[in-house]
Amino acid sequence: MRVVEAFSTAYGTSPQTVWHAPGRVNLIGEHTDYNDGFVLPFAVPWGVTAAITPRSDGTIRLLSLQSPGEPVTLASHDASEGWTRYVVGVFAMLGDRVAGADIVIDGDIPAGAGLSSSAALEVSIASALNDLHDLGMTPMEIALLSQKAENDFVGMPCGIMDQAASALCQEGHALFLDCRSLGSRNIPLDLASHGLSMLIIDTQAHHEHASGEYAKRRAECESAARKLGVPALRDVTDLAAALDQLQGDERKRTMHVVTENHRVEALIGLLRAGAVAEIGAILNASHLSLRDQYEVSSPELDVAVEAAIRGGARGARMTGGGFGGSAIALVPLERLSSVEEAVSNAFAEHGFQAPRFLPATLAQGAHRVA
Ligand code: GAF
Repeated sequence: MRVVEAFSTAYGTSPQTVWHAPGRVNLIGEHTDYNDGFVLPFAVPWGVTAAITPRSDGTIRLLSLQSPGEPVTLASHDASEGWTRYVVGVFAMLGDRVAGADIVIDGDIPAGAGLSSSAALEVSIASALNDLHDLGMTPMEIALLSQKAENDFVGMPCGIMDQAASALCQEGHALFLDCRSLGSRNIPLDLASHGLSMLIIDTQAHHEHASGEYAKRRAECESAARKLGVPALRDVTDLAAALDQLQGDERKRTMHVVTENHRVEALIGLLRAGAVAEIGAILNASHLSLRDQYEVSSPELDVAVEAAIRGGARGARMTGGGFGGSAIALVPLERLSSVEEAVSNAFAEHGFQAPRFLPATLAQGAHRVA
């Protein structure tokens, strides 16, 4: 394994443990996690592999095969910059339970595709440290610690979905997660046996103000819940009455969150009934709601979704936080090339950078590889 070879070259010994944690695609349940709602992500076959040996002097030495050079040396609680923040953040959250480490990481999540490379990085490091120091954390505790690193150390007010998907997903399954109770269920999903595939369309476009807009949406939801006198938008039971009490953006955000939670449940109902191709209509409805009510789509995502449907997809939607990144399309196997062609042509007509197509399979969550 190249991460092990790189570790030996950098530090002169073999790593004591090697963990892999994947990125994710969210099938449905977008911007619901921080509203105490429901999500249904699955792990993708790309992620971060971390080779680690503990140290006892409070130092972290860190090398990424994606930024070759000498290892960077950091103190366990240093505020750092760029991608190293996600690693130091995990150490900071673990406090005196750990005292430094030598680390090499290798990642293969397409950069900027919105497939949660940061959650994969946090969860790979937290899982490896949990293993090395016998910390006894469950996968959900690892996810929560990783989320806290991102919230409190990196400063991104994300919900629990990405870290939970990376830590808990099972191969061949999507993960139904109730983000309030943190109860979860693995939902089997064998697309190929229904003649279908899930195509990831990476728009290769990213909005530079995405994290500011994300924080704004979250604040709008919290403000709407306060006005409605409920702990979170998940608790809205009478949507019409709630909408009567709200105005402007808060009204639109509430409309999205409440209907999106219902879409998650409806989609799971269809999967349970074996009506897999029929989930396409729910994916389409989710996209329209994210575009028009939540206002987190982008021109590239809209063109990707529209062209995929025109090319023969059963349904499509943006996935993840939005403002760029990736869309997913549920495509009959025999229509894969016509969908790719339709999307590529539409991107060329709009003068967008060419999209990338990645066939998604439902991969295994965090696991030890050596
Ligand atoms: C990002 C966040 F990190 C998640 O917590 C979630 O809110 C998602 O956007 C939107 O569903 O990926």
